[in-house]
Amino acid sequence: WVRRSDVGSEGAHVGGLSPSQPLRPYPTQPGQRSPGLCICLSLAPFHYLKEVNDPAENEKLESIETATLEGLKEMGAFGLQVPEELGGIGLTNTQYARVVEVVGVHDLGVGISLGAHQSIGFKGILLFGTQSQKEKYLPKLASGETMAAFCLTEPSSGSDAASIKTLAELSPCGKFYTLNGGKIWISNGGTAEIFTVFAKTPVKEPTGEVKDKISAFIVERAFGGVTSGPPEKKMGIKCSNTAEVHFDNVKVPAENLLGELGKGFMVAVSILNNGRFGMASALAGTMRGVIVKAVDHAANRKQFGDKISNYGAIQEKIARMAMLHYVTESMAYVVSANMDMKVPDYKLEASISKIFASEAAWYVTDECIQVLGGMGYMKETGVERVLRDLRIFRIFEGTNDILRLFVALTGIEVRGSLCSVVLNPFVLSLFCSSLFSLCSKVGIPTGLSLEGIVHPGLDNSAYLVREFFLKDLFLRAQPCNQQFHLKRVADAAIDIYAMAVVISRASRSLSLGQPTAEHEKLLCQTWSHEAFERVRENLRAVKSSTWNQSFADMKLISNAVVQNKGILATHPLGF
Ligand code: MYA
Repeated sequence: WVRRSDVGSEGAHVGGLSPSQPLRPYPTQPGQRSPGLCICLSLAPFHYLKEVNDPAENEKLESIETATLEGLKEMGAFGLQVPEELGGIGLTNTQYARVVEVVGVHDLGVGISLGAHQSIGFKGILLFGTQSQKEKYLPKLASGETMAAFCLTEPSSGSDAASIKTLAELSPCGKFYTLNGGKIWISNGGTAEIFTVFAKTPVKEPTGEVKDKISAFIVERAFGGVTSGPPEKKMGIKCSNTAEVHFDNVKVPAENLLGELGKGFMVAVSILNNGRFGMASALAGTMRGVIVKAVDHAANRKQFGDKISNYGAIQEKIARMAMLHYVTESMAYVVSANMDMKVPDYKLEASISKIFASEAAWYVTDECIQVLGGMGYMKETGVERVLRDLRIFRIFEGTNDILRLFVALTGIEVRGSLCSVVLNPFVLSLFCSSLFSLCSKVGIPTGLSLEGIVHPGLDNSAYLVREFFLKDLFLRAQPCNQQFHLKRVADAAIDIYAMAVVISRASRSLSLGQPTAEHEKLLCQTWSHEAFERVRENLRAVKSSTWNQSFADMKLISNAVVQNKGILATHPLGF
């Protein structure tokens, strides 16, 4: 069971868990509506983006057309989650997810400009800002009069976010910090006026020792000393601005410290955790859009005397695309709902949803191109742009490789740095208990009975997900201490979580008798069977001596290739 204290007060009526209460079902959204919300949840953004925004033109211009930008500002799209009293439209996370999903159908470049602004650019002010910081900055940010950017990454600090070198030193008078350093690959870096900047600050420990710790600051371009480089030339999301940002003796007023001095690392990861579900909903939208194109082609294209949609090779692709979309969409809305219910800790689910969505969208779009054949490769079809736009999603906001380690290590509650971890023999059992908690949050119990919780039509799928708990597969696995193992543990966790989420959603659909319930049941069952096999294989790999030999061999192969600065094997022609 999820502990009572894990669920905020709002959670009580929607499914705070205790043995005497029903488990939380897949979330259904409450009906409270504000005027701004009505705009956002209506079809207005959908029609607007379809009719006014031209993604191909934006890409060619390498910026967003003015008419699109102005319309988005009018619609309130720059302050979706800013409270109404501060000029925004005060959407919940779920409502925000829905708007972002619509943007994801149409133009990921526009989505990134909006996302870099509000999902991470000024999210810190919303989450950690003082009342006066909020009042000073949010109204103009919400209206789109000023743009925001999130400045963490540096030339020598990417995944290892804690290693940043930018420095902020407090003046002797205590009135301002002097900020020096350089940030790279900053989304909106060239267009923003307001920056959330992470810098090392000397902090006096209770022992009297002075240590450099990360702090967060709100920095205005207008402070002086802030410069940005030219827009980077990128593979995709070309209409979104990406640039270096340099801080040269910038005088930042002491009151612009964001959060506590020395606690900036937690500010940074909290902002990232808080924004990650947006990627899942945006990419669910993207998948929805490309699936329409694939299906349209498959249903009309005739080869060998029949529509290609009647051939098994294409049917498998379309079915898999639909399943991946179903899982991603289910994850996005369950994470956003949990956040709305004020579940205090959602970092694991947020990371899982980012990993899953970015890989699913890549796969689905690649398969869409395959279904379209030669047409898919042509620019005019508009899918190759989507594939290029998508590639970055597996890299930014935490690479999927780093997030997999984060999922595995957080799941097993190991303390310490990712690179120095030594896991104890009980790690997998601890991990198992974390999964208990995750699955409970989507209404899948980890106890012995599923009766009355999962729809009887999904007993088989529910049985599969429970297998991992009841048979203690984790408990029987060997201790592991390598990234080879952790990656597989993370993949198993992602699959188990995905199974729990779709069982929960399909169960709700069946219980409500929704018109698509039987189709959802098929999606859920087919997904769960495949996921079950993958989990079994990943857990087997962790403890299998054959696999462990392969891991050791891969290490040797990689070392040899790296040492040789390229391929080592002799060319077949003897070169
Ligand atoms: S912005 C740049 C993104 N950069 C990253 O994401 C950096 C990735 N690196 C990390 O996250 C961390 O450095 C890692 C920490 C995880 C590697 N939540 O010893 P540690 C705690 C809560 O493991 P390290 C961009 O790309 C941890 O428990 N807590 O640290 C923008 C520990 O606590 P304690 C966390 O070995 C792109 C402590 O911190 C988390 O250094 C534009 C230290 O941990 C966490 N996540 O490695 C996108 N992590 O001491 C636009 C760590 O108590 C947005 N901790 O044990 C678009 C959005 C979509 C919009 C829509 C589109 C259409």
